[in-house]
Amino acid sequence: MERSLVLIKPDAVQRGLAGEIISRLEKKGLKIVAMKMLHMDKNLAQRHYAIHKGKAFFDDLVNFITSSPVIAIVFQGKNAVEIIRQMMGETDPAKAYRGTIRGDFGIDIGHNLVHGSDSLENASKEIDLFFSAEEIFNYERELDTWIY
Ligand code: D4T
Repeated sequence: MERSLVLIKPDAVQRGLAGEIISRLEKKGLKIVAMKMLHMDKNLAQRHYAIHKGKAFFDDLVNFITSSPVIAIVFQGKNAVEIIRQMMGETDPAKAYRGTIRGDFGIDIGHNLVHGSDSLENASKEIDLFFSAEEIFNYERELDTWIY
C-alpha cells in the first residue's frame, strides 16, 4: 500500500478547516497511520521545500509554512499519492476545480491549505523528514475489506 505525507497548512489550521480536510481524506477510505501537530522551524521548512530554493516565492513560502502550527499526517492506501493530489486540486486554488479541497476553500496560491506528496519517491523522503519509524502505526481496519 502507498503512503503519502499530508500537511494541513497554517491557514487551514487557523481557519478551522483541519477536521474538514482530514474527514474528506478519511471518508475516501484512506487510513491514518501517523499524525502530529508541530510548529515547523525554518530548517525543516527549507528541507521540505528544498526543490523550490532560489525561486521568487521561496522566502514567502518558508515564512508562511513556519508562521503557525501545521498538522502532519501519513495517509495509507492504494494509489494514495495520486488520490490525495486529485482531492487537493491544482496548486493555485483559483484554478482548482470545485469539489477539490483547494477549489472549495482556497483563493490565493500562497494560502493553498494543504500539502500532499507528489510522487512515491518524495512521499518516502517527506515521511522520513516528519516522522520516526516508531511514530508510524501498522494496524488492520475491519472496514478495509469493504474498501478493497
Ligand atoms: P505543496 O508542495 O505545498 O503541496 O504544493 P504543490 O505541490 O501543489 O505545488 P508546488 O510544489 O509547485 O508549490 C509549493 C508551494 O509553493 C506555493 N507557491 C507555488 C507559491 O506561493 N507561488 C508559486 O508561484 C508556486 C508555483 C504553493 C505551494
